[in-house]
Amino acid sequence: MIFFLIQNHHLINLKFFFTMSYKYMFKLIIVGETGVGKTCLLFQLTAGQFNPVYDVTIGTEYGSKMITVDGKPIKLQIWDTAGQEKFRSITRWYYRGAVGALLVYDVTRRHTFEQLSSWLADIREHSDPRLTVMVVANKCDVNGEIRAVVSKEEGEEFARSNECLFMEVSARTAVNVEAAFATTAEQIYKKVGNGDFGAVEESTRITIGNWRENKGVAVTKRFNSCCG
Ligand SMILES: Nc1nc2c(ncn2[C@@H]2O[C@H](COP(=O)(O)OP(=O)(O)OP(=O)(O)O)[C@@H](O)[C@H]2O)c(=O)[nH]1
Ligand SMILES: [Mg+2]
Repeated sequence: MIFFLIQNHHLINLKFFFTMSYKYMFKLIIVGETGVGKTCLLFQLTAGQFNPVYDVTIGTEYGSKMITVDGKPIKLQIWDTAGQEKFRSITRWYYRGAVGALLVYDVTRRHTFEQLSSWLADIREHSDPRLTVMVVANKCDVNGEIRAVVSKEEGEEFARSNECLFMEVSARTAVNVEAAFATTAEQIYKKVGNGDFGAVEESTRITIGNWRENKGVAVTKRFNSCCG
């Protein structure tokens, strides 16, 4: 019995040990019109699966993912927000403390592209002004009867003129899904390195883990909260 408890205790500690060890934790948000594929992108990133059934998000959904940037473990804390207008006042609350955003449109619906400016203004107003924004052209797998109505060039031009990153992705085929999140994290990591967030220890935007270069892993201590 005691042995069993010790064993279990070890299991719990090991789980804590491995899940909590990171150099930094970044809060990211996924925003954009309803039906563009935000939840599918998060599900593809975290579960490696595509859900063809449309489940409208009510409020927000949460997911997390460990990635490696510059050889360092980085934890992404990701909030998938509802695209429907009626949830906007609730979802805005989750923008606070975000240092990165995936601004998603659906290449088969022009309306979702035309709304990007409004979403961008909203996130820049309600989150950190140093926010890194990745414009995500989702559903790039479509062809045949359903055609892409927004060209890649239009998406790139919007991103360039608004100082955002840009990537064409597909939550269905998984093309560029991980790359979109990783590239956003790399940009944030560079900003941290450049001191754009000030002294990270005093920042309320980035959570620092206790991962050490030489030792590899260590139990993480949370110094700063990045949640709203
Ligand atoms: N062909 C294709 N369909 C997709 C893709 N991503 C999502 N879809 C479909 O688009 C629909 C909406 O996807 P969701 O992820 O639920 O959309 P959402 O942006 O989270 O919508 P809200 O929660 O209402 O804001 C679903 O029927 C998905 O199956 C994609 O990459 N390719
Ligand atoms: Mg959703």
